[in-house]
Amino acid sequence: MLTTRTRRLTIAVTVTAALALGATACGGTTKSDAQKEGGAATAGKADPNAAMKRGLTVGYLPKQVNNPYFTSADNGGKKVLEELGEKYKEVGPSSGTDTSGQVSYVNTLTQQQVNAMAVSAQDPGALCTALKQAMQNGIKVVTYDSDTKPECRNAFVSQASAEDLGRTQVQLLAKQIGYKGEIAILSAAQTATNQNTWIGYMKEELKDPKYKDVKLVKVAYGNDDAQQSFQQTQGLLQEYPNLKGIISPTTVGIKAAAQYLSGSKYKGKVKLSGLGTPNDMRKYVKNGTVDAFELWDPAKLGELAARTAVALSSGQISGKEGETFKAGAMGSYTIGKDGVINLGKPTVFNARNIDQFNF
Ligand code: RAM
Repeated sequence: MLTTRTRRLTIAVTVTAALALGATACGGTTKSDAQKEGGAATAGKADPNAAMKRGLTVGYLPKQVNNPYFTSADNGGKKVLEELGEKYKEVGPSSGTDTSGQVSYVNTLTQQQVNAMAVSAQDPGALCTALKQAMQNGIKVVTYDSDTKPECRNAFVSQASAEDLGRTQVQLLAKQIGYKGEIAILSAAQTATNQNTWIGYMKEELKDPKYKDVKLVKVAYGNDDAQQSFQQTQGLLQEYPNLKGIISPTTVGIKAAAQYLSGSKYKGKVKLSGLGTPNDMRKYVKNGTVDAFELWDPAKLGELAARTAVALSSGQISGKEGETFKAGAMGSYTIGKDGVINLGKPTVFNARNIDQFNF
């Protein structure tokens, strides 16, 4: 049964939707930028010298609120927003496969009339109608970590070049298995834009003749759930007894796989690499389960998403390729093709350097 509060919210969202649709209809032939297919939705004309607005509210909607990676990322956003005199809020589902939950949270943020939202999408298309509606209501939309289709947001703050991330994960693992043997991928959700993009580049990398003796036998999905990822790892080893290595491009997956391997006869024999946080992975590097893996600083990713949201809301950028903006202490960033902004290069962690990192 709907509570009065939920009902009121539902009505408010419906009204917002009707208003947005009305605005579109009245717009006649001038289709809003947010609706055009193809590149990023650009928001008006940018003035790089426009003053930074204060008192803006930026809502964060991560893939999953109870994932430590997103706690670090979103706290990075919170910290800088508070320093800049803006307001921060966070909403989001606790499951990494709850796309309808994410849609409801977009609608909630729209109804609350935030100035901007930073979204890590569980699916490239599922949130689009809701996000376009938010943009039609004047809300700036930044995706971070995991993108939507470009026309459903103003800009995407990417953790690093997706191609580099895909290729380097294969390079790291292939070296560890001596460029020979069966490998598998343990991913997050089957629909996750970021993991699927990286996996595409992993497959490209594997076409290089130097990997002629490396065979990708399966892509499994642990849905960014610790227990499912643990079970999927166990399943992979049962199904492929000759497996030599696993790439897990998710902090939840790699941690669960390391936990499984470290308590099994495969410890140190079946290699594991991918994307993990140093704090999660330290003990598995020290006990010989894992040699090397990589990641960017999630707090910096959250900070750059905040700075991008503020620059968009202040009219300093519109999301067009070639626009440059100052991201405070982080330096200057230029918007690339399709409204993508790259944070930088990831760091490779191993026994030699892992103790220098605390996230
Ligand atoms: C998980 C999430 C996130 C991804 C990291 C590496 O926490 O799937 O989207 O970027 O791993």
